Amino acid sequence: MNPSLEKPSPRYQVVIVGGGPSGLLLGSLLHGAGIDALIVEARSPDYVLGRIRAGVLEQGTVDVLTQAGVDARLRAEGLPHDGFALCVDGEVLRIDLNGLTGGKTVTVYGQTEVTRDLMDQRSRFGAASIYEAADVAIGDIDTPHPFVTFVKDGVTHRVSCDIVVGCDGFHGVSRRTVADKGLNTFERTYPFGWLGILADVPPCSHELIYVAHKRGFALCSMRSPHRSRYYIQCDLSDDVRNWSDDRFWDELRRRVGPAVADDVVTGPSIEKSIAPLRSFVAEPLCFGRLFLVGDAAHIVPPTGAKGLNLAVSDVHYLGSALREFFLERSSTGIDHYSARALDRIWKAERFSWSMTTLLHRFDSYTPFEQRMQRAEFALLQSSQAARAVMAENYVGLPL
Ligand code: RFL
Ligand code: PHB
Repeated sequence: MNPSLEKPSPRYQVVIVGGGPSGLLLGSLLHGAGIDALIVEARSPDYVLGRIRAGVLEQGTVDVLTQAGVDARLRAEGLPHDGFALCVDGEVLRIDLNGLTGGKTVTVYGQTEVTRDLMDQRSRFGAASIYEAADVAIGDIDTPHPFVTFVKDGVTHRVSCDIVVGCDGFHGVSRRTVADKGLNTFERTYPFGWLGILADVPPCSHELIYVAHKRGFALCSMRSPHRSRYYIQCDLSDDVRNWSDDRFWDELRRRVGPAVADDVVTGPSIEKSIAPLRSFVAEPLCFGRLFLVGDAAHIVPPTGAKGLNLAVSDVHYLGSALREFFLERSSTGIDHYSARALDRIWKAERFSWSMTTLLHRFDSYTPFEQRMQRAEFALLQSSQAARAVMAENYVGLPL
């Protein structure tokens, strides 16, 4: 950085690093409370919208999006789901989310659409966002006046604020900033990935189907009555270029079994990518005036559909803590943010790990561990209490 080029910028109460769903939603909640926040995002809006990720929203997530005033399209176009199917070695078990949780459901609505709704709202509000910011750095977090610097169009900017929030995902700068400040990390990587495909074809079922098969896991999901999202477990070293559409559809059909395979409508993919699976938690989530939120702080394997939902619960907790801080001059909320969020994060980590362990093929598993997988599924088949625990976690633990 050449300090002579540094350009003083207006001061903000909050600088949010990262303009994915966490950063945008926090920006929306703060705007609603009259707290001014700048979003600094490394990529372009189109790049952010091009990432095809989550699809399942918990009721609590829908409630927070409603509170933020971005629920109109979600309510019109989101698909309420009362249950999902588990298919293990050809045996199908329906998890009746509604019946097992006293009437709760989840909503299928793509992360891309949530992000688009939040971006549209932000531009309607005229709230400040910097896209394609390079060399983002965070400083003075141990003082009441931290700052964020970044380069935009060749000019270095320095923005002072009261609070910096790291919403910049797993590979962002925020967590790196505190790596040597007493950050503890807990991690499990899984020896496989998910190969995902998006296609404009009707889904094979009106509910999601999670499949455990000897060739590996598969998931039948959707975005709308005309757009399907499918995943298959693949080798970590695999490359999407090895997977023609035909090869993908053939492998999916083999894993879901003949009954479902007959209903799989194939078509050209409009997106195809491989994602590694990881469980990760950073502790604590607060370092002086820097707070970590969403994927910057934790990662879950996607099997439990929890990543975005967990990011939203962090935002909910931090949003109310920041309202207390700025509007009531109380630091009680921000002092408790880390412990409050981590309590829910660890439970979602447990659920995502247990769903992943139940449904994937682990080449290293001993016959004993394979029997444990089968016993886990047998327990779900025979015990309503076990199904209720799964349902309660899937629809989302209370905020
Ligand atoms: P994001 O979405 O990664 O956004 C972070 C943003 O920060 C920007 N950034 C920076 N900006 C400034 N300076 C820097 N140095 C920066 N470095 C990075 C990035 O460009 C980006 O725009 O994190 P956020 O907002 O915390 O959101 C988290 C969710 O995206 C994630 O948890 C979910 O997508 C996980 N997930 C799912 N979650 C669910 O709740 N339900 C699901 O059904 C579900 N399915 C999934 C998923 C994730 C998947 N993949 C690919 C990992 C399915 C898949 C396949
Ligand atoms: C998705 O539709 O992308 C999706 C659904 C459920 C999951 C993971 C991903 O558990």
